[in-house]
Amino acid sequence: MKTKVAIIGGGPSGLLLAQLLHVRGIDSVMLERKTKDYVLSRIRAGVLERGLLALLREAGVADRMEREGLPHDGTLISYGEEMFRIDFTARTGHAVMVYGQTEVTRDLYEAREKAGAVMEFNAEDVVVHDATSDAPSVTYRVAGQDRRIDCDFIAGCDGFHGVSRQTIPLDVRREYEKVYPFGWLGILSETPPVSDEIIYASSERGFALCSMRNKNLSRYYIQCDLSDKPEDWTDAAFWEELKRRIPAAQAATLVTGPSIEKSIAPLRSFVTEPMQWGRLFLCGDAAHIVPPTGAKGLNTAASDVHYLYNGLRQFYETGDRAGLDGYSEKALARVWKAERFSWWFSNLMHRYPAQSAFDLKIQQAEIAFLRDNGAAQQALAENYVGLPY
Ligand code: RFL
Ligand code: PHB
Repeated sequence: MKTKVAIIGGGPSGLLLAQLLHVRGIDSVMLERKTKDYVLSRIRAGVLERGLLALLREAGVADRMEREGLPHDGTLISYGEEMFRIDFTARTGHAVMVYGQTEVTRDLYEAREKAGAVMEFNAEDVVVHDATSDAPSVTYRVAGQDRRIDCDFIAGCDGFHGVSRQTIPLDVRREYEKVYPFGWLGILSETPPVSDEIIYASSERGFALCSMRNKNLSRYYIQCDLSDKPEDWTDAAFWEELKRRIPAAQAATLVTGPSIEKSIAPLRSFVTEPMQWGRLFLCGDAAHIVPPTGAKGLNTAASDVHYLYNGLRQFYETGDRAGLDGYSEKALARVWKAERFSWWFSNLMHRYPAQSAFDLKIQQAEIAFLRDNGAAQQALAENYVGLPY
């Protein structure tokens, strides 16, 4: 098979890139290790920045999001019994949209299918060849058959456990990592959200997050031990623990119900540099991971897609390689700012196993400073709604 861009990975990064390229008449082939249903069964991000909204509009896949998404122009931060609000719109002039990653992915798959896209599922043993030559290719196997794609460029959109990043030789690649000593236990339940706005809760018992997908679908998380397993937590134990971590007034109105999904995610900060090697470009979780506290994972993947898409478009429309050559530098400049924000917000809100009494006092002082200081609220709001591309 021959195509302009071979895209490894059928998550949100790969799909969005493929659809944007399609709108500009640039063909691609997408390879996904799992099935479409498997990809759509993963419950992940819920908050979309304006930059991602603009890309979804440009890709022609924003209709359902505009109809069903919930615009949020602020968020709530609680610590113990106290709670305050950060007004995004007043501080930055922008809001965010609550609309699940699952729905974004579903809309993208629908558009790709309508466009007659070439997508290969259950693709095994994907290997990148000759990335530093002018004739790169990708080989893989589907249903026991060996296949090959010859292409101009390869987009590595295959997530943290993918093969693309590993293709870059160790003497070229540098990795930066921080692993946090806790995880997030998340549940999805068909209950009305406890609040119209997302609550980030810091408590003596650890962090909790009250989020949502729609008016009758709630997403809640609690900080848990890394050794915990989802099956260790009954629904009743989860709700009990959540209630103890949010203010009593919210706990009293929390509607509980059976969980329809329950999973644990470890928290990690990770960046690989550079994000390109020859004609191979890394996008999204293939190149970087953030702890979910600032809702930056999917949004940072989207900003990578923006830079790569524009670089490819410039190349195919004018022959100019400047956008492609500058991809890694541009993408990483924004990635590191999202990394810093996610790290800062995680540190601010979680309990650490080895936290001293002094550390705790500093954390409390910083939350009080955020509550009382307009400039601090503005800094949080600017990062949360998304730094400009
Ligand atoms: P994805 O979504 O991981 O998609 C990569 C795709 O590549 C496929 N793949 C391969 N395909 C072919 N060949 C191979 N060798 C392959 N290896 C892998 C995989 O099957 C997969 O379909 O990466 P992408 O597209 O870059 O999208 C990034 C986002 O998914 C991610 O940043 C966020 O979901 C992160 N994240 C969250 N972000 C938020 O902003 N808020 C959240 O609440 C939030 N929760 C989460 C998350 C990530 C999680 N992970 C990764 C475990 C919760 C979890 C559990
Ligand atoms: C979610 O709704 O899943 C969500 C919201 C905000 C975050 C992380 C996850 O910071």
